[in-house]
Amino acid sequence: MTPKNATWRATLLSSAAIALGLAVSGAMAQENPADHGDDASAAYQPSMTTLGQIQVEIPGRKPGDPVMTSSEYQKANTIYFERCAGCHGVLRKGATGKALTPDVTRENGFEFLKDFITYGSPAGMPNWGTSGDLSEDEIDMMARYVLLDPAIPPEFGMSEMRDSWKVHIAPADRPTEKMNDWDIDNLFSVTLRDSGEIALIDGASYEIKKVLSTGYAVHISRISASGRYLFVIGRDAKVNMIDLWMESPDTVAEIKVGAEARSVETSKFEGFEDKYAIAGAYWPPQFVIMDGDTLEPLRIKSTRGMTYDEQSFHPEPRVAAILGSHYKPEFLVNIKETGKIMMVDYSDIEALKITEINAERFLHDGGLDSTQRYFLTAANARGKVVVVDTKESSLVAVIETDGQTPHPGRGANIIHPTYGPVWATSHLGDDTVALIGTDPEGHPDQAWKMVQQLYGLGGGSLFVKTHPTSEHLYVDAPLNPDAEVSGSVAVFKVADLAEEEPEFTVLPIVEWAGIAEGQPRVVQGEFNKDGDEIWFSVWNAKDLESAIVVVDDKTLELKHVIKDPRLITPTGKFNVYNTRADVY
Ligand code: DHE
Repeated sequence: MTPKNATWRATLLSSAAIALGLAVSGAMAQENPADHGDDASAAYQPSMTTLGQIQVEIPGRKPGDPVMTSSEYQKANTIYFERCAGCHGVLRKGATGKALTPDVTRENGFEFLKDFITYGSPAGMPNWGTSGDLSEDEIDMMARYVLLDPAIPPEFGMSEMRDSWKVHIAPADRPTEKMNDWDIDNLFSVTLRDSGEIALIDGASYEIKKVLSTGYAVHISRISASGRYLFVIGRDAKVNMIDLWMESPDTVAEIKVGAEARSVETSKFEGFEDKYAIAGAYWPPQFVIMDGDTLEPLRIKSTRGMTYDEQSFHPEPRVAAILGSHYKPEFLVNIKETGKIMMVDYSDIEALKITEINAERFLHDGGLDSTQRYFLTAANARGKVVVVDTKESSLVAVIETDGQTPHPGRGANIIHPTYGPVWATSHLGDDTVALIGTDPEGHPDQAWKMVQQLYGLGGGSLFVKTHPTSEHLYVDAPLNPDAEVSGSVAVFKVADLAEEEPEFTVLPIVEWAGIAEGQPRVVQGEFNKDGDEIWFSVWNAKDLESAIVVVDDKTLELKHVIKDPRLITPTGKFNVYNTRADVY
């Protein structure tokens, strides 16, 4: 298939907006300015579902407060946390969206707020009313809700963490050697998003060895440096620590680190293997360093503080990706709203030293270059990739990706036929893939520059993937509204990248899975340990059939389809070896 031209791309993006219910009214669509957030990225905003369930008190009444019952306030609060807090902030002080504190909302008034919620705005506010997402009564209630003081969800400090902390099997009672015949290094931990579970699947036989219960809407898995312990975090901030040496691997410790979270990681530097785990929270804004054997919480660090640029106080900067450095005893912690990367030295956690790098706001996900020295991470709402040198603990570059909302996952490292080692990211908001030079020694002219832009299948891409032994670069597009696009994957042959407009092959993954019902989305390729096959999740609604499709990396042919009633909403897949060794 040849790359698509710009007109085709524009059409696809506007259809994305309509399918996602983001820019519905005709009037809005016509005046749709360039910065209108009407693509898949606008819908890909955090939903604070756990926070939404917390019972809150209606704030003390002030003169002029609108009438609102406690039950209405609770209901409105749930809607706010699930649908609005991702952009406007838990405390309504603004994030990618505007501040909605009473000083602002009262200035605008009830009628204005009602219209705003109903029709949305060209600056990116979805049209909750005309899209049918909220009823007239709900909009009335939400307009009154934002006129009142914000609800402040509870903090979650050491005593709450310790109360939630459970060691099911103490280290002394665990096996001293591996007690099963599993090939742990080639095991995949697969997120079963909507059932709050992970499936452990053998990479050679495709057998589901075990399904384990984890946190709510479980998000990612990471693995200890030795490969023994698997850490899984749910959106409810619950961390499960699973011992893969047990006869039947199971959770040996668990803890809650807050109310909302997305990231977990372990210490990887020589001498500190398996010593610590770390988890970052969206609420409260903090991270915690835990004992690597038991998850005992040791040190909590709040991330509240000044934005890197304006140096104004931000009360709730969320913790996004966390990465364990291979060069120093450090965790790299992305602080989203303040735009800082904290390099947290864990060699003495009683005297915690943090190098704070001024990066860019709205840091999200990222990964290492092929030498594992440089961390490349997306400031997604700013369309940039930030590069940090983990050896020198310094900022190297902030690069425009010339696409809308870069979303790399951990990215993909390939040896480009012209530019040498490069790292790739795709984009949520359009079909572009940016290739960034990562070899300051061998290719100094290309280092930390975007050297090439590729065109993939369409907007709504979340992840790219390759493997050191692979000659291919895979690009998904799960959030694209077109079922054919979201059900397929684009594959570039690395050797072809020397051409000006490289072509790609389309793999019809959903068709191969043989699933006709629903609009299953193909998401996140993950290689097996040897790098000769890549697995894709076919992510359907929770009451419909999903699957995992295994592709032969050499021939690009279908190798196997894993189907099982237990595979409910599979999304992320984490091969134990590739995840612990940062191979991607
Ligand atoms: Fe993710 C990684 C946050 C929605 C699948 N996701 C991450 C990371 C963050 C994040 C901060 C990096 C973790 C790290 O490396 O330490 N994700 C968020 C959100 O805030 C967001 C946008 C909305 C939300 O409310 O959670 C969100 N993510 C999703 C999904 O809808 C996905 C597609 C399906 C799912 O399972 O929820 C999804 N996110 C993933 C996956 C990774 C991830 C598979 C790990 C990729 C990797 O290769 O490491």
